[in-house]
Amino acid sequence: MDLYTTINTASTVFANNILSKPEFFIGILVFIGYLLLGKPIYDAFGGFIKAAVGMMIWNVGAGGLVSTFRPILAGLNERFHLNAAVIDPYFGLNAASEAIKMIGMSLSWTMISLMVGFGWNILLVLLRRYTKLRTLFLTGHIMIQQATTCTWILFFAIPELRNFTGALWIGLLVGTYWAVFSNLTVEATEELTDNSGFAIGHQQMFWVWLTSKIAPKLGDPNKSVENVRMPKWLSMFNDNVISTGTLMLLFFGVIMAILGEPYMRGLDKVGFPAALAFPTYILGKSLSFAVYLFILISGVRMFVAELTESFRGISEKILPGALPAVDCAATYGFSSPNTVLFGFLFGCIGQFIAIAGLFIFKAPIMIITGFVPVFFDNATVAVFANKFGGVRAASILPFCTGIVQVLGGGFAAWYFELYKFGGWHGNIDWDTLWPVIGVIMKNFSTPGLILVIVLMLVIPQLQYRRSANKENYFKVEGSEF
Ligand code: ASC
Repeated sequence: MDLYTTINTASTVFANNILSKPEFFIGILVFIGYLLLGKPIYDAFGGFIKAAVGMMIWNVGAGGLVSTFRPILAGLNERFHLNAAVIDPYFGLNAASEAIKMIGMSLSWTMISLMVGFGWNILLVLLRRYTKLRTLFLTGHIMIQQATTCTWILFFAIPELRNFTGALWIGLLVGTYWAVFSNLTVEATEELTDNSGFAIGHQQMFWVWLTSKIAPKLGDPNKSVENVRMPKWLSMFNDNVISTGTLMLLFFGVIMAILGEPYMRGLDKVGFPAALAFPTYILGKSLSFAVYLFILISGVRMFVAELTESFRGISEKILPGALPAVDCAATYGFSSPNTVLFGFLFGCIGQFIAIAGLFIFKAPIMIITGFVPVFFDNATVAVFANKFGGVRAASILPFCTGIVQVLGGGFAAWYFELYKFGGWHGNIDWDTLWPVIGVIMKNFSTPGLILVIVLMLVIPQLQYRRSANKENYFKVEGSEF
């Protein structure tokens, strides 16, 4: 065998056994990461197993969601010519993964993009003198979701880039978003948390910045949500399973009731045996969404824990003292629990009104409220709105956010064709900023992609120029620049 054939065979074996099996690909990445960090081989092996098993658990949850979903989506389409999508990052993750597989690509490409994006974020901060970027995005499960959605957006918008070069571009694109938009949250987060030394690395970074600018115009920060009495029962929605179960029962219960018993019996012969009553069937089916979502989230969390550990170790070696950009929930401790529920409540009202609007105006797409955006985005918006504009801002802004989540999410699910798989990422940056990025890339192809990256990189330059205290721009508490 000559060298060429050997390389060719080796790359085919790699493609068929590793690249097309993301669970092993990610396991190997973790394994190598641990070894690079100087951990013993048994730790590296343990990391491989947990990352691979975590991803396999994720697949079990994803498979369950898809099979529960499919008949209902098909029914809606057949009877009412309606396309429905749940706006939630986990449903979006599912939809984007399915779409990527459908065009014959493997999810390992997503993992490559993820690594490139992370490396690019590190590089941008290393070059902070020029880039004016200070933050490293560290929220692993969010990085997986965003890299996956971004992969689909780019593969969808620019089909010529459905290859290795494309994966590199996706990394640059999503990595720029991580670095630039987490950096944009620094000032507001420092003010909210009394200089606690972290920024937001999540799904509503653009919106947090916008909130901090609009809220002061809407109300008085001294009139805080803390003084509002909230009904006690609302706090039960703090629990993911209760919220998801309730929302799914509400939405899918109504959908299945409208589709009707005879229709559902015809559609789901195996899952709906003759002896089972319709209400019991509806209850079981609706709650099984919460079950599969729970499985999926546990799997994602398991392998992300491993990935984050090896990522964090590596980044600390290369870039000690970078300002960490973390989960939005880290800000909740800096406001009263009231604020979080307040955001959720007003966000729900906004979303429900917008969904009713979609119905009334006969939109081609129907949106189903997902728990994560309606809860976490709106809670975060409320926390910042309350800080900068008190109770008035904390009601108006989550309400508006809820409306935009549905309208922007509906547009995105339709435009990027992920309604075919029943979900869209649904967090507010992905209902506003990202659809715009996607439209630009679809219309202007690779030049559009480059333009988007360049425009994003201009933002920190403006931010630096406008900062009142340039000497302290890099001296944020918690960073050691
Ligand atoms: C998300 C997401 C979660 C939650 C969590 C909030 O966007 O995917 O699991 O928010 O990060 O703490």
